[in-house]
Amino acid sequence: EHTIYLKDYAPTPYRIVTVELDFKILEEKTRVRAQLTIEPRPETEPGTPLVLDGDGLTLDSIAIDGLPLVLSAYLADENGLTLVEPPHRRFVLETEVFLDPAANKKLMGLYRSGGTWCTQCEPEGFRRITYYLDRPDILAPFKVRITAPLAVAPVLLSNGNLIDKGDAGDGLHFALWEDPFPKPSYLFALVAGNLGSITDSFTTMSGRKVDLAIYCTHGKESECLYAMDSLKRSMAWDERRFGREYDLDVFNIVAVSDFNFGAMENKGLNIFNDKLVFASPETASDANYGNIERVIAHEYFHNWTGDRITCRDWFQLCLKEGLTVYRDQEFSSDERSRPVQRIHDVQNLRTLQFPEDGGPLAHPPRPDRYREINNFYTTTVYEKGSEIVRMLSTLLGEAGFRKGMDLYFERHDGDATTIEAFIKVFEDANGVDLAQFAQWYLQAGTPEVTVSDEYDSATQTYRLNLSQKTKPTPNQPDKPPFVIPVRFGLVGPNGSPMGWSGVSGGTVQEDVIVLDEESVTLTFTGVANKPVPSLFRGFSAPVRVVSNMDLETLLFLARHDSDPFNRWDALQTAATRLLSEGAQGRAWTGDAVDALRDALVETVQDPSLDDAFKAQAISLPGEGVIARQIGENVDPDAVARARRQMIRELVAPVGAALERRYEELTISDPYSPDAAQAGRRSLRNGLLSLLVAGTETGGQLAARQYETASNMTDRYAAMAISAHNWTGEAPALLGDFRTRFAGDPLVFDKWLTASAQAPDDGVVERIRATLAAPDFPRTNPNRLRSLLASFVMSNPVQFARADGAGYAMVTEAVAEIDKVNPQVASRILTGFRTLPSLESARQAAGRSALEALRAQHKLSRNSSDIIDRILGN
Ligand code: B3K
Ligand code: ZN
Repeated sequence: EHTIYLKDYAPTPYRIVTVELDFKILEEKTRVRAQLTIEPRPETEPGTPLVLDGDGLTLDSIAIDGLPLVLSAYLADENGLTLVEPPHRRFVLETEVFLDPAANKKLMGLYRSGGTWCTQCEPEGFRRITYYLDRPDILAPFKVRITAPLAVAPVLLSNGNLIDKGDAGDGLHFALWEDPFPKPSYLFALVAGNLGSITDSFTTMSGRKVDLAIYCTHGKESECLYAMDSLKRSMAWDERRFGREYDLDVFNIVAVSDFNFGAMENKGLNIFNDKLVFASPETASDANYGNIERVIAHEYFHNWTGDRITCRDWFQLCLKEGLTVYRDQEFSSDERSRPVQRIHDVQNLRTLQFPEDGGPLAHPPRPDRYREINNFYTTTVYEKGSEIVRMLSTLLGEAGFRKGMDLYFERHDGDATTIEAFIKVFEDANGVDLAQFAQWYLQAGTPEVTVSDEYDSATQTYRLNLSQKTKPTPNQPDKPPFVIPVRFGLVGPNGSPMGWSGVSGGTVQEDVIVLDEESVTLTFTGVANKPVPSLFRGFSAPVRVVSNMDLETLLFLARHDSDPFNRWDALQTAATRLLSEGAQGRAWTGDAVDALRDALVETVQDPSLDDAFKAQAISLPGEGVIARQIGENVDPDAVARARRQMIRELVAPVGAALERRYEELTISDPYSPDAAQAGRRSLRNGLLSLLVAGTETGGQLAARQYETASNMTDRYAAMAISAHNWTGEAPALLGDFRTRFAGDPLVFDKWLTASAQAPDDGVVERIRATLAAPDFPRTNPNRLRSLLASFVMSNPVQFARADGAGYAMVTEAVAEIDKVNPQVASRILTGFRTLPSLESARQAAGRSALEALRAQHKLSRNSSDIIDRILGN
């Protein structure tokens, strides 16, 4: 099938100068009239055809400069519209099409969610609305007129500022929106519906007042307040931290229930999956609140990194996404606790991105080819993309990084640009050469850094060797060395930082070693005692570290490192090592467990650490992280068994003390989503999780918490922990939760998730039954993902069952989903990416399930691309 290559990029022969759209929205159908002012580029030969994209459109009428076209002048088919010989001057192309938004279940283009008409255009949805040069390097100002029945759609929104509105007769009304900022079509948006709203305003740093509004289903207004608060804080933060001011008179957000992903940064009119807007203490968890804050910020930050400066082509996706994730992570760090946020982000990277980068779906953050661009909105483009930006900031220092960003905004405002241009601003602003650094964007794979060291007390010399190696990834057999910033410190025998008088053998900039060759050996002189190296502080590079540091030394760092991230990481490394050995039949010693327990207990008792950090410290590495450490021939049952066993042994002698601590952490104040309260709840629920997995009575403790909970965080945690450990109480709690919140779809998602992640042998049948229920909303992405993506991503024991029943259930479901919504289907299929790391029987069962799916169904390009890559062809 057709592959698109970056090397084939070429500008279009024609450009679009202005866009006027006229939507007439009626219950049965929607008419779209487009007036595009188009001109050939100076270098374009007369007679060059103009090829406009179109997807599933039927042309109703066509004219140039007001004159209808004869049939021989154009060609319209399912892939677009070609003008055979357009005028060799500026002209106005007018087309008219009719759409059926209610029938659009792919949720790309104009569709209906509930009663609301809404759009999703990124990356290639605009071509499902009108014929266009639907690519991000075509920028134009838009004027949009919407006419619709007043009774069903009193709210009419599009990008930019509202310039007119009024009555249109026959029960219709209209609104006219103008977006003065030239934008690519993927940022177009329209909403028409009967919606409630909350409003507020923000005064920018230059004193302009911006009207803010969040639109939602009637009755949900009060659940939008936290999102509004997050928006205002985001606007203020972007001014403070990056000097970025908002540019239009209005900023609107609309929450819809049917949405393919989280949210969309359309200029001045963000459209959100409602799960990332609605929050109340009874129905949303602390984690939901945190996500709302993060995604509201992310989409707002896109206004500068994405909208004002966009991508030249979709290969450059990481230009806007990696950078904007970096910005939202920084925002969350500044608003909450920086170390806690960092640990959270790294956990996420290790759980999701590392498996992608180490498996058949690995691709560079800036890919050089794709068959289906929708399959490249990945954790590599987003989260590894953010890590690359973070490394730039580490290497250049905060001031140097800011200079580069300032130059980026100054030089590229209004551009559709590239990763190369992004790198260049940092080079120019700082007078450095980043050519080798840029490999991070071009090469896939997680580098492995091997550490060894030796100390010579006679000469007080310490040698530290670091070497890097990156395994081959699809289409990239050999990897040049990366530029790896290693933020570090030396820790002395009493736990305090140690200095040195000189260092040679490599590049060291303050507390950062720059590892840019395959191997470097640094020699530190004037080192009074044998130090313990604390490397990759703050997770300064997205690498895997291989070291033979013994357990005792790791736990020493866990107690003494001045870097909180590395304290956490030392505990994780110690636990991961024991667990992966245990899962491979090499039992750990009682001494090892005792030592790990002591370190954990000490962490929980340390008055200098905050609760959220402690919660992260006591949460043992997940099954996926352990599997990754094992690497190949993984038996998920053995991994789960080892993890359960470890928790039992850790908890046994301290169960009573942990339970006391759990009780002490009870909160009597009214619920607040703030970091302090949320941190306390997460520590308490972390302890509950240990008690449920590790003691006989934990199940009852969880059941009691479930019954008495006064907020969703505690109630959901109690249910999910019970389900995950499949306690005697779990079925009853799941049953109660389902009926208690019947009628709230977002809470139903929580039930679907907890139920799908439970490792009991009944789960496959339970999912089948849920899917088969006549009232299951099988076209809604949130429901489908909560049920199936949760299962494939977080239930390794049952998904990878040796009898193949887990795989079969998923592929059968995907065959149906793919016919309706290919994006949701292919996202679920990515769960098969861990196949190559499994033991052979499970691997074979998984492969044959995918082969059968491919052979028996005519799949979408989205799904076949994923299957082909996982199967290696
Ligand atoms: N830019 C959108 C994602 C679009 C996904 C298209 N498959 C949201 C975001 O990253 O902010
Ligand atoms: Zn984004």
